[in-house]
Amino acid sequence: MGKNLVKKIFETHLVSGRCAPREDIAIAIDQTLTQDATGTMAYLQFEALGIPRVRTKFSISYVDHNMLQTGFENADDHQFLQTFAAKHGIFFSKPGNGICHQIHLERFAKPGEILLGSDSHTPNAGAMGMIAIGVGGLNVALAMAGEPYYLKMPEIVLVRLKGKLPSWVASKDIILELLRRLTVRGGVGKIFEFGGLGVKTLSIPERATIANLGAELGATTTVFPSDEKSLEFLKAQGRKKDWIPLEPDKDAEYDQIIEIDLRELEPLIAQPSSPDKVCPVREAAGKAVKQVCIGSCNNSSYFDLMSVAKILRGKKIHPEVSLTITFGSKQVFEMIARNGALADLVSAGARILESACGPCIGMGQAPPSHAISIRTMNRNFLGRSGTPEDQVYLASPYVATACALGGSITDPRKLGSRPPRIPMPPKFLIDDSLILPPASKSEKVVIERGMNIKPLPLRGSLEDSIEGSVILKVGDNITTDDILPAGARVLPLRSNIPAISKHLFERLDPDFFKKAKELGGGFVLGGENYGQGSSREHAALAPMYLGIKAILTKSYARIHRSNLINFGVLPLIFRDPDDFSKIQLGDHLQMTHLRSALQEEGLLKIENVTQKRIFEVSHGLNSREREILLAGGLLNYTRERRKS
Ligand code: MIC
Ligand code: SF4
Repeated sequence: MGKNLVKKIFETHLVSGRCAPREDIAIAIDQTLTQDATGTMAYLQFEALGIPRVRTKFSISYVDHNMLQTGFENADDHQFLQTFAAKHGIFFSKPGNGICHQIHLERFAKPGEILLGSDSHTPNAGAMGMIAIGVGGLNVALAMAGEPYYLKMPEIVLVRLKGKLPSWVASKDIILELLRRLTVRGGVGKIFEFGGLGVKTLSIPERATIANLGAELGATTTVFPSDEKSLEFLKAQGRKKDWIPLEPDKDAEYDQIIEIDLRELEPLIAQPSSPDKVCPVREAAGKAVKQVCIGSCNNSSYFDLMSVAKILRGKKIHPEVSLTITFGSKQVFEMIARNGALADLVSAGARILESACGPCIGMGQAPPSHAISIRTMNRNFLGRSGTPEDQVYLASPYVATACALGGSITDPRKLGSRPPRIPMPPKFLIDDSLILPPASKSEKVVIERGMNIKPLPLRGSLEDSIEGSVILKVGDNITTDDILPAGARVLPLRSNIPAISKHLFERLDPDFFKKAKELGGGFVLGGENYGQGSSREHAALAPMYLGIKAILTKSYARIHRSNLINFGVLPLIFRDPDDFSKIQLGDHLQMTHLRSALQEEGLLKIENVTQKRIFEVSHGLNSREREILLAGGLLNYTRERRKS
């Protein structure tokens, strides 16, 4: 049997293991990316490893999340990141250059290579035929130090696309359809490889929208073949030399096959407050809309925004709607400014924001309470927009523009027989002047550490017995935005764990911090898919800092589970899911002989001292993960290994 695309790339990067489903493997990493909100911690961790220059082929530090600069914190972090990058062999993309994933696709994504990024939407680069995986900052730090990345070989799912999208149906609708079918848990432990003749009809930015939103399925990543569309895009980016053809073998094997007939799709929309609550736009049509935000790493390409500008040309947005536009990169912004389409957007009444994450992560543009906000973004978790009682819907730029004009949820097919055609420019506007290469004489660079950069907290090795109260009990699909929110108030504290810890779980229990401090930590109970969403390791670091020793759930999202292990917090799973309902908030739990129990394969026992009963949990850890936890986290583990 032939090889699929994923296997082809993995096999050329394999450091240990066998590329068979659920086998533990290690792969070599070619490229890394960080963004500012996860980057400061990642670089402090890299520094703790004591390696002078990165050992990857290419590493880059983007600044796109923390851009409001309402106080000194963001600006201080930017200075730290810039000087750190210069000293350690890392490229630095200055604020104003745009959103990490959009820029990476334009300028650096390479077919056949492997990218690790400290942001969950790193798979965006999978549109270019590369394996791009979102991980915690510490994993990126280790990759920069030349270490391989360890993972359980995911199952490979072929998504076979047939036919061509109908008018006004966008590539966003393909991935929304997949979310509708599979839900936000449907991709855990899987890589989605797109194939079939339908793929050939999709441009690179259209593929990127799909690969990006694949993160919302919980997937490890999403990948597309490298074909004539990739060549065309790379040529227009002046990067023809980066192209290689990459296709699966004709008789390639897959663990699962899903078919989507593009001709059968219609405009879709994800309703509040989960990306998988998908329905046809026509079913939600008519509801009044107060805000429309177009942008984010999901839909802010030249093609997306030119489509919006062409639809809006000569028209005015509805008087009740506030429309914001965010360009994904300086390249997109400048091209649209120079070709005059910016004037069409401004004239239609759009509010133009700088090229950054912005509204997507609640950095400004919080919508009115209970009012509907239509966004072309990838997450609509409750409160993420900055408004606790928000009503955020996710849809394509076509749908968003139709809503901005109509003032209510509107099917874009009402706008005419076909959407504007946006041809691929033979050459994009290439100006990398906001990407600073590292210094050639690193000894001369002094790293600037502002007051917001606090040392990285670490814990000692794992205790042999742990006990404490259950201080929080939550349900299914808890997101990292629930665990540790982002937004204008909290995001600037990402380099300061003592300060950010005060916000841990605040949306779910405003007294959580006080309780954790008084009790010196304890246990947290969760349901299925605990920790879905972002890669922010702060959602594991802050619990560790407050003395949370273990989380007990029914299942975990991939990146968060790995972050918990990285920082020495036990990610345990109920053997019997019914135990979840039996345990009460405030119950005192105790685990003894933990170190020896963890070294063995089987189940762990926990005593519920309050209820005088014992229940079992599994740890599902492989031997390396067990060693990491025993050492008190990945940094301790790596340092010990490097010493010996
Ligand atoms: C997000 O979209 O939630 C973020 C903000 O980009 C995060 C990273 C972070 O929390 O810094 C992500 O997706 O990983
Ligand atoms: Fe930024 Fe939003 Fe993309 Fe996250 S999902 S990287 S916050 S634009």
